[in-house]
Amino acid sequence: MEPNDHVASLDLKRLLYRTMLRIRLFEERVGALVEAGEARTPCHLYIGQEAVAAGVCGALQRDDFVWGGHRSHGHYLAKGGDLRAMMAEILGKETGCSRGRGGSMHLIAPEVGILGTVPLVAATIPLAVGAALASKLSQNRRVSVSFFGDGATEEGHFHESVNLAALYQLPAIFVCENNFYASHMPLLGRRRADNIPASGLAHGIPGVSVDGNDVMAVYEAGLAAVSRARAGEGPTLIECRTYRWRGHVGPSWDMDVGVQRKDELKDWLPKDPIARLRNLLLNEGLQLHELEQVEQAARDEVEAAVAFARASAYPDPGELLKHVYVEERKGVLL
Ligand SMILES: Cc1ncc(C[n+]2csc(CCOP(=O)(O)OP(=O)(O)O)c2C)c(N)n1
Ligand SMILES: [Mg+2]
Repeated sequence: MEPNDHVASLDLKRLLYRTMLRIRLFEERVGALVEAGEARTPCHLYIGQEAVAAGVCGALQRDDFVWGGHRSHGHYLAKGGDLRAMMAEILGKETGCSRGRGGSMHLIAPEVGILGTVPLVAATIPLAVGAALASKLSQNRRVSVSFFGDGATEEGHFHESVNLAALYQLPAIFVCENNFYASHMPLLGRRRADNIPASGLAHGIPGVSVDGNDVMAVYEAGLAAVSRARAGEGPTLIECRTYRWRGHVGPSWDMDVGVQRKDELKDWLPKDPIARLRNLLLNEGLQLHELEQVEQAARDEVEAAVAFARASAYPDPGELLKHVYVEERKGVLL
């Protein structure tokens, strides 16, 4: 590696570290707000899975599309969504990214290509394919990424979408975050085999599996899929194997839903994607104080967002029916 490559690679890793850390600190703060009863929207925390959002979005450009579901705080931040606006959304304020009407599970940031997260399992997979079809028709080379859980691969939507994207060679990337559970139901209680990538192969597209707690492995897989998509070579299915630390919804550690999870969690905690990258950065020559600066800045940003959200007004009840139908398209990247 040339010295310049080393600097570039260190810069990239530092960027991915910052992205993951902002997600982790944001989520921990939101968990505390839920526990305190200040945040009332159901929050599905992403803690433990940060490398997936950071790695894939790190390989995208600002105007590429990202679609998510009920557990999408990480996708929103990694793609460049405004952190303050998401905090305000979670507290139900007018300054929120969905003007306080959507809550944690309905995030939107069209200015950075996030056209919506929807909590119906698998619901945004076909929307991602639609956006990819639009990209192909207008030849704008914009890639459309759908993030979804392992549970979503059991929905018909998923298979129909992959088939259509494969048939038309669309610039779509299907990112399955396999955290081995759908609510409290383990993967092998729902399907015969632990073989999600095979669904890609069955539809005639690459189906790859990566360690979803290794942000560089996720980034590399994302980059390969993005180059395929931009070159007109069609979609890729990427399975990222990871684990959510907290319960299905809310901040609890969910130890009461079976001993199996307790034993598994003990094995997954040392695979913390953030600690792993931090060690790598230090081994590769980044100074401790540089990392501490990144950490302090993220902490300050999250606290400033809480203050901003608290100081913001609730939506006017008289405007309940406003924004139900499309009234303006300003800022939408279509
Ligand atoms: C169509 C549909 N069925 C059921 C639900 C209820 N539900 C919400 S999240 C969830 C589990 C999803 O599991 P997975 O896709 O693996 O995502 P994870 O929660 O693990 O991130 C279910 C069943 C739903 N929201 N939508
Ligand atoms: Mg899951």
